[in-house]
Amino acid sequence: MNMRMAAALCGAALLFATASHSAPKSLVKIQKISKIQAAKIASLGYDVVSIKDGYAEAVLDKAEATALSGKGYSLKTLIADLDKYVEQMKGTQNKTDAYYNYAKVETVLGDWAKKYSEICRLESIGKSCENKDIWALKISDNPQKNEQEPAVLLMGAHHSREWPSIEVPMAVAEKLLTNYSENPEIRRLVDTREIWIVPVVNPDGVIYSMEKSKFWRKNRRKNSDGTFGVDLNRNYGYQWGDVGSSNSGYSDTYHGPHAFSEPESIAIKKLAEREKFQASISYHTYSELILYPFGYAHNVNNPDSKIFVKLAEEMSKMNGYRPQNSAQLYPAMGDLDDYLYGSEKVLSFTFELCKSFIPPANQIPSFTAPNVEAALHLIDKSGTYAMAIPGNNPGLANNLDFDDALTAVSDINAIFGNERNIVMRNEVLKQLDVISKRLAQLTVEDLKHQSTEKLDRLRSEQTASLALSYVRTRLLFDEGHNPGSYGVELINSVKNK
Ligand code: 0X9
Ligand code: CA
Ligand code: ZN
Repeated sequence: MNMRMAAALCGAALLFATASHSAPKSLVKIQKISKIQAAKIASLGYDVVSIKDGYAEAVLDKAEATALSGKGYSLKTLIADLDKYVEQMKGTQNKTDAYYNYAKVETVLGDWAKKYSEICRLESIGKSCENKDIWALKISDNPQKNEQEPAVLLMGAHHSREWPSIEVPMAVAEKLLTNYSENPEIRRLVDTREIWIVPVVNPDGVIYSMEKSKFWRKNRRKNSDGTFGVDLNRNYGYQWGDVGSSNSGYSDTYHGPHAFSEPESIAIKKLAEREKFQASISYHTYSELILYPFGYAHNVNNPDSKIFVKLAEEMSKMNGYRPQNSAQLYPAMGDLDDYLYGSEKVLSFTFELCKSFIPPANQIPSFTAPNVEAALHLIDKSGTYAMAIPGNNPGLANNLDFDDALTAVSDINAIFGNERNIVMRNEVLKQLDVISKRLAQLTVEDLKHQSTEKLDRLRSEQTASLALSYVRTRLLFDEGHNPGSYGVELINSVKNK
């Protein structure tokens, strides 16, 4: 530990010793500061929730606010008592407009699992600190089988007070299930993908926030120092540490005693290790951002950043949110996305939904609809862009259907066609080679069944030339060993091309 960290910890310890545990927190505007200053405040472990041009917003208790004003920052209170704010937002609900709570999520998921049993199944992937099930709904054709299809994970409520984060994954599930029979595009996604929805990663925190009207972020772990809660989005085990993350159980960004100390983060880890996802979104509020890794420090090389940026830009067209690297918002160690990408090579995104933590309930449809579109886009592209990542799931490219494989070569070419970095280019070429062989294999099978449909499609897709050359080699080889197996016309047409 260096001197600066020691000094900061010392200051923090003093600060926490003076603060009362039940003191209400406020939403405070830190005025006239640069983005860099704001990120620095966040990296000290203060709960900075939004960074804008020239100012930031943070959740602070009295002691924290006093400490910041003492350092010369100009503060303005936006919401004095955030517990009361939660109470107020709770009051915006009625029969038609209401947020999901944990019990409702549990019932609705159970109902869906029965009603749509052909295309989904419900699984408890673990128990929370207070022994509540962490539910995961898998949506796919043949949901009982692991079919080696591109897989996507959507999660809500790592942070309990961010209620809209439950709405979006539930809305995506509902859209997929209820549109399957009449919408061919939805049917294609469900049939060719495995979509996992974990709407409430942190059941105890959500129940506490909603039932007690508490502005509560963490889980409900009883810490050894008598405080409550670990910040689940600081507890993951890739670059777990102290930046943007606190050692103190009192803090809202407490990272826990060690990485993966919490049953909730362990449940996600186990699911990720088992299912080998290609892409993910973790929903939070607020700021209308699309964040991508790495987030633990500034300027960490992300070899797949071109794919992240392209996908983020495409999703941004659907929901109007701003794409940004996580660390550029503020560096924070131990978050979910760094783990999913760093350890499991998942195209992991965090969406900061909405313009406030909990918008009035009548706004729910207006933020779910565009975000369902963005999620569907990610689900689609998980089968193409993710195939460019070496080591994500090597077996998967061999198992793509023809449509995905054909789109994958053209999508990957669109991103990496001009790649100058030789190492990168070689890696991408290796992946393209695997996919092209897959395309050739499916095309030859098609030809054996006297159909030239796939061959015609390869011929009309520029980026499929490698696949086409594999088809040609194979046909000429077969013809040499077994003359007449494909017909003179076809053989002549591939000879001449
Ligand atoms: O700080 C968080 O955990 C997320 N924001 S929130 O206001 N919902 O708490 C953002 C995490 C983004 N990741 C990094 N900056 N590393
Ligand atoms: Ca399936
Ligand atoms: Zn959050």
